[in-house]
Order: sequence, then structure tokens, then C-alpha cells
Amino acid sequence: MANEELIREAREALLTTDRAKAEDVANRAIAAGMDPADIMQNGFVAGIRELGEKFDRGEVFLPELMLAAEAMEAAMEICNAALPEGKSETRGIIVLGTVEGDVHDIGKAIVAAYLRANGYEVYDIGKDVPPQDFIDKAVEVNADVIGSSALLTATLAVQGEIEEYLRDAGLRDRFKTIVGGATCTQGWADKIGADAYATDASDAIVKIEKLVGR
Ligand code: B1M
Repeated sequence: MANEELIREAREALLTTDRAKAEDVANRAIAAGMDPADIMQNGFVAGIRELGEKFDRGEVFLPELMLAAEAMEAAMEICNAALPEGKSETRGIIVLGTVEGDVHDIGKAIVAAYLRANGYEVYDIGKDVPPQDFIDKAVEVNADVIGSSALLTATLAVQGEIEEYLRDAGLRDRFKTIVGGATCTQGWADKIGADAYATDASDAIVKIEKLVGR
């Protein structure tokens, strides 16, 4: 079956919040030798974003969003497991989390999987994480980079708080920072003084590679 057809089915599975179909399409795409990043980004991510736009317009409601998130997580698990193994020597240590007040963790999980597949040691500290916890973990594991994800306009400010907490603790030069998430922009990253902003998981790899300089 052509990749375009599988991509269409993946998008459709998310739009119809059909978890079984999402799993089935993900399995068939991987079995057909499709790049897991391709089916993920162009199929499932495109589908859930389209559903988000429908939610914004009042055409679907929270229960549909929750069901779509479940379907997305199931598909993501299959696609992430098919990503290539990371290299044995670590390219850098990354602490990654979704900021306090925000439970959107699908994008963050994709970024974590891509980083691992590209040879980074990732400490995924979860969702709804207070700013101080990012810093405590980074100190504990001697991280190179602190990465935060924020999807709500209301929670973007927490990414700025991470910068403030780092400055107040005299640790700003010890760690590089990267921010991302649907409502985050390069302008926002510049405003709060983050070292980098990434639009998606592939971009995160490129930006983090520059940050760690390895
Ligand atoms: Co919510 N939600 N949601 N939601 N949700 C959005 C974000 C929204 C844009 C939908 C909309 O209205 N169009 C909107 C936010 C509006 C705003 O603030 N501007 C919204 C809202 C309003 C809400 C609630 C307030 C709804 C309510 O309760 N009335 C509520 C808030 C809960 C909370 O967090 N406190 C809520 C709840 C939920 C669910 C729980 C139902 C579910 C999340 C489940 C989960 O994550 N486990 C959910 C979902 C699924 C969405 C949408 C539809 C999809 C999010 C997603 O998974 N996208 C979303 C619409 C949208 O994003 N357009 C929406 C796919 C994912 C792969 O993309 O996360 O952007 P994304 O990650 C990308 C890049 O952004 C980037 O790489 C990733 C991979 O390519 N990236 C990084 C992300 N983090 C990065 C970090 C990096 C680098 C790159 O470096 C560290």
C-alpha cells in the first residue's frame, strides 16, 4: 500500500478518535518499512492538530480530544519503538518536561524518543512540572540541556520562570535551555532568554546538536 494511503488512514484514525484503527495503521506502516517519523508527523500529528482546530471552532469537545490523545499515545508507542537504537556513547544529557499547569505530553514524548534515537541520554521528568524541579534534576544528573514544553498560552510563562530561577541560582551559564510546544515561538524564546526554540522533534535534534556542540 502506498505511503500516502497509510498517511491518510493515520490522519483519519485520529480525526475519528479510533484507537484500534490508529494502532492498526501504525503497525501496518512499520511492517511496510515506512519511516516511523513520516507516518507520525504527516499522519498522526497532522490528524490530532486538525482535531485541535475543530475543538477551537467548537465542532468537537473535550471527550473527543481525550479519546484522540489515547489513540495518539497508542500509535506513538508503536512508532517510537520502531525508531533506530541510539548510539552507545552519549551525545549529551537532556532534562525534558512539560511545564507546571500543563498536561499536554504527547509532543514532549516524541521529542524524548527522537533524542534517545539520536544518542542522547534523556531524563523525562513528566508533565505539570514546577520550574524548580527542572533545575534540581539538571543539577542531579549534570545535564547539558534543560528542555521545556508548553502548549497553553497560560503556561508559557513557566518557561520564563525556569530562566529566572536559573539566573537567581547563579546557574544560567551552567545549562543550555530549549523551549517548544504548539503555542511557543522563536519570539517567545528570545523574549525570555532561552538558548533555543524548536518547531518539532527533528528541529529539536538540530538545535540541541548546536547547543551541545558535539
Ligand atoms: Co488541549 N489544548 N487542552 N488537550 N490540546 C491545545 C493545546 C489547544 C491549542 C487546542 C485548541 O484550542 N485549538 C488549546 C490551547 C489554546 C491555547 O492556550 N492557546 C488546548 C486547550 C484549551 C486545552 C484545555 C484547556 C481544554 C479544556 O479543558 N477546556 C485542557 C488543558 C489541560 C491542561 O494542560 N491543564 C486541554 C486538555 C487536553 C487533553 C488532555 C484532552 C489532550 C492532551 C493529552 C496529552 O497530551 N496526553 C489535549 C490535546 C490532545 C490537544 C491538541 C488537540 C493536540 C496536542 C498534541 O498532542 N499535538 C492541541 C491542539 C494543537 O496542539 N494544535 C490542544 C501533537 C503533538 C505531537 O504536537 O505537542 O505541538 P505538539 O509537539 C510538537 C511540537 O510542538 C514540538 O515537537 C513536537 C513533536 O513534533 N515540541 C517541542 C513540543 N514540545 C517541545 C519541546 C522542545 C522542542 C520541541 O524542546 C524542549
